[in-house]
Amino acid sequence: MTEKPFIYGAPYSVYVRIVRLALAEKGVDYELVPVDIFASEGPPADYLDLHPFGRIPAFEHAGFCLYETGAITRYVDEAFEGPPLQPAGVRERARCNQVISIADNYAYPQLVWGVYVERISKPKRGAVTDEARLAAAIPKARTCLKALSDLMADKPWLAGRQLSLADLYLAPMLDYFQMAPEGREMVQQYPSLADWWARVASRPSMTGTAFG
Ligand SMILES: N[C@@H](CCC(=O)N[C@@H](CS)C(=O)NCC(=O)O)C(=O)O
Repeated sequence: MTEKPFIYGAPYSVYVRIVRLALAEKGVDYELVPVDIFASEGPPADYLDLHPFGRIPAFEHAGFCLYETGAITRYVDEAFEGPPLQPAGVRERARCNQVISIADNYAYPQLVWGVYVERISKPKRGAVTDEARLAAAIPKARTCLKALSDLMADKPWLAGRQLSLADLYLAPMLDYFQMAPEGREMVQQYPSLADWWARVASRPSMTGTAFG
């Protein structure tokens, strides 16, 4: 399919970045249409036609509209040429989906909202850190890192021998998390994750979408 896809969203968004990473790893050119979901006046009213839940990203390819990052990235993987981003083996594929679920349900709220937003993002915009929320997020973040490190064991990538959507989900979350000193320190306590981070962070898909 040769038509260029559109991503609606903003470069600061973890989920927008995941879709951009998937497209970059597939070698697909795309257009990022700016939508600031946190703008004080809210997103443009007609954005809800693309995403009725008012989140970013939304995605469009050759007249086909889609929202929810899990659906978008699997579509990107299956609709375009390029290296597969979902493992072929049944167990590795299950592991990939498990890591994505951990990222959505546990890592994103704790690593990004609990630690990064409280420690870095709020003070940057003059807001006050909720120390109780930050303190509560730290042990939950540790649970995430330990679980991911255990699942990865001695494999180079989170779902096995090849880079997959699991890595592309976790990487933007770990990037924000490590902007906080607590996050950087914690990652270093899990050597396999620290090595994984060094591998993933140096990929052109990551350096080309860096934010913050
Ligand atoms: N389940 C959605 C989550 C997307 C999401 O939460 N995006 C954030 C930005 S990273 C957002 O739009 N937040 C706006 C809000 O919470 O109001 C997906 O998988 O795409």
